Amino acid sequence: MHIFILTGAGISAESGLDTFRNSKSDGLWCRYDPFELATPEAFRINPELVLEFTNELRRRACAARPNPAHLALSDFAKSLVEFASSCTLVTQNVDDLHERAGATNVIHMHGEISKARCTKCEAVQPCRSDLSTSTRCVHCDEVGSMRPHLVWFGEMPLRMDAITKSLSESDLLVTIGTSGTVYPAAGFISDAKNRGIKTCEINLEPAFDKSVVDKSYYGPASECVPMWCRDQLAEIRALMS
Ligand code: BV8
Repeated sequence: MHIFILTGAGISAESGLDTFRNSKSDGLWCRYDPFELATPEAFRINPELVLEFTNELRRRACAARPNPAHLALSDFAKSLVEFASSCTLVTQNVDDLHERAGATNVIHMHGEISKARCTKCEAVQPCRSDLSTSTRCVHCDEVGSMRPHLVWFGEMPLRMDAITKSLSESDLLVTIGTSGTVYPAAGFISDAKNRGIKTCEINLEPAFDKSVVDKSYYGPASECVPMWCRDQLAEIRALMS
């Protein structure tokens, strides 16, 4: 059995990281205009503003700790091996909490806040401190060419070929902590449904139309994800016996 798991900002909410949108309207994009902070145009017009915004995101992500949802997913992936099963973990999140919980081969389709990219030579390098317009590229020595290795609105998400291939080979798609607002990620669940792939939504509240959701767990990720992992392993174990 192959399981495609898509996570969003909601899985990191209980680690203290802001979500972008939620019913309480206190997410990041309710306080800031994403088109002033998360587009190539915004970076071209006002790099200092964008760099300061992403520097704050980086500081918070570095200070956060994985929560029980991240840890449960990491253990779940390791447990699948004994049942000749596997999973692909795709995240829209730019933090590294999945990795710090022990997950491997995580696909960050919207980039990673712990990396920076040179707009001159395109080299990607680790980045754990603030970027500024006077940061020098360690590869080509250019000054002022460094940007966060994030996918902004209007930019192509990363590793779409690998994502599409994995989704097409999956028996189950699970979304965790995503509002289903940002495409192409938001379209994965309906793609799966159209392919006859089973779907499960784990979120604080329903984000997708119930016509595309076969099973759901609504509540905090730190409670619902461990519960789903236990239920899913029990289901696989029963299928194998
Ligand atoms: C692109 C930057 C071309 C990094 C972000 C149709 C097809 C293709 C594109 C489009 C389309 N329609 C519109 C578009 C354009 C656009 C788009 O989708 N716009 C939206 C606003 C309509 N998409 C793009 O520009 C993308 N690029 O399309 O390229 C292309 C075309 C075809 C095919 C391929 C490519 C680029 C999108 C990436 C933009 N970058 N961020 C950063 O700063 O992080 S987007 C931003 O939103 C974040 O990355 C975030 O991850 C992402 C999605 O948000 P969620 O993760 O879902 O987070 P959100 O806050 O919204 O929801 C959290 C949920 O958790 C809520 O439901 C909440 O209830 C729940 N929750 C809260 N607490 C908890 C919880 N759940 C459980 N437990 C809790 N405790």
